[in-house]
Amino acid sequence: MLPLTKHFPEGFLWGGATAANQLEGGYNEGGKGLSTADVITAGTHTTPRKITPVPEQGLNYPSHEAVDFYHHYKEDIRLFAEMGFKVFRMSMAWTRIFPNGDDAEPNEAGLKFYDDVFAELRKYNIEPLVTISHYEAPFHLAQKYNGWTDRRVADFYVNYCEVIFNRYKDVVKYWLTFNEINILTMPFGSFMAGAILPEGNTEFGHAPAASGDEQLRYQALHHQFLASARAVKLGHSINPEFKIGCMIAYMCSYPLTCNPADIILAQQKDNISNFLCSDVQVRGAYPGFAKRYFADNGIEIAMEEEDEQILLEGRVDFYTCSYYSSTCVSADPDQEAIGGNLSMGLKNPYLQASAWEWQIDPQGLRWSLNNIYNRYQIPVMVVENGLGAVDTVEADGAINDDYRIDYLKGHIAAMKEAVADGVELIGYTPWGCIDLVSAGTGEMKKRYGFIYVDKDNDGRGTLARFRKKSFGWYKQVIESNGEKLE
Ligand code: BGP
Repeated sequence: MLPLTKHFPEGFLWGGATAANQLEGGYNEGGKGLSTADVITAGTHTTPRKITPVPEQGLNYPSHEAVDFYHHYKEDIRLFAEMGFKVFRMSMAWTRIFPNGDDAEPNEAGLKFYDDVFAELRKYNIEPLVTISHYEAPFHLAQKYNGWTDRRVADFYVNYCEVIFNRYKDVVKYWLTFNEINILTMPFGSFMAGAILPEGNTEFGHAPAASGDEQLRYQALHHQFLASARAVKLGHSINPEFKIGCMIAYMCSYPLTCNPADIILAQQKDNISNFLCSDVQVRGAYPGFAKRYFADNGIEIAMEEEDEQILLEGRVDFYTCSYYSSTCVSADPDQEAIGGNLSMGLKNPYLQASAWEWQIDPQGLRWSLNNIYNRYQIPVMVVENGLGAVDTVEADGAINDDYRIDYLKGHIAAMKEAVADGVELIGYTPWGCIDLVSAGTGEMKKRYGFIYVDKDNDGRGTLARFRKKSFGWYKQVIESNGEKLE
């Protein structure tokens, strides 16, 4: 008889996820340089964030203080430990280590900060999962090289990797090379992920043609593929025990109808938005549909002779993704649009949406995990998932976030189904385990955490931390290895 696994495997990595620029603050402390994230203003659900290539007085840049993990990390890690975290996904700010990106020597104070953070995690047996670059790069690299459009930036990145791999080779085992690398397939990712400088102040997500240009973005993406592959090879040579993964913003897109034109469109979207990047990073080569897409859209990627070999030799050890919501696609241009994580899509009549219009779809996670695993058959981790919502602090101080518990419960149940379907799922780190700055809107009030941080959209608050109702609930989920969801 073939055995069937209906439970999360022993040693499953339960935890939470964050990113330096949305969490740490201390943007100019300890010798840190200015990053691309540090020049993006706060927005709201209806007012877009702005990129200001010249930082301006009087504007609110939420990464500057964020939730001040830089000074609160001991308290925060203690709370993660109380929930029973096995893993903590965090990113390192490149600018703490190389303030300008192309500096000859690393900044010791920055390295020391992460020594301290890793030591604190170790105290509680929490495994760090480190994203090497999460939506930020030294701003100097944007100004001097136009970011990742310049091949030399891959060298600076690999140099940064060499420094941190050597420094932390005995304390960090799990690494992710780039957060949501596939975001460079969209104009939205141009500055945030590609450090491609816009011309003048510009609305975030609406980069002007010059910087949003597909040709530039795909060239930048190619340089990130090379950087990632070189980092994987280098990492394995420094410590063969390292597990180095890719990270994809998985955009689950259903065909709106069974019209074959919708089916083809949904498949094309899945290919370009989701699988182009992971095919390169997991399989080590550009897939056929990418070559066709480039040809159809007049995109010509400048490559050196050795590039194919570099990509082949730098295949990742595991696959990770974010998953928040799903949308539909249709060949009919008159269908009603709705928001979603990073991409717009069409409304699904069977789903409810969050206050930020992200459609809630736990089954979509099961579908996506099957889709991913059937293709690659390597270990998979869901490293972001969650509900961005407004939380209310009651008169007695309680924060009853039952809506968040419901969301997470549904998604954990869906992951369990995926495990029973045969997906080799090794971990789950819901996004923003402690409230932090929203990447999309720059708001504080779009909260994801189990831990509430007293800070509002205008930057006011004591930064005090409080446990929400979901805190105790998640603790029990971890304790029972995902069995006790009620
Ligand atoms: C992902 C990013 C995160 C994060 C999350 C939630 O795309 O990797 O950095 O912020 O989305 O999005 P938002 O903050 O816009 O609600």
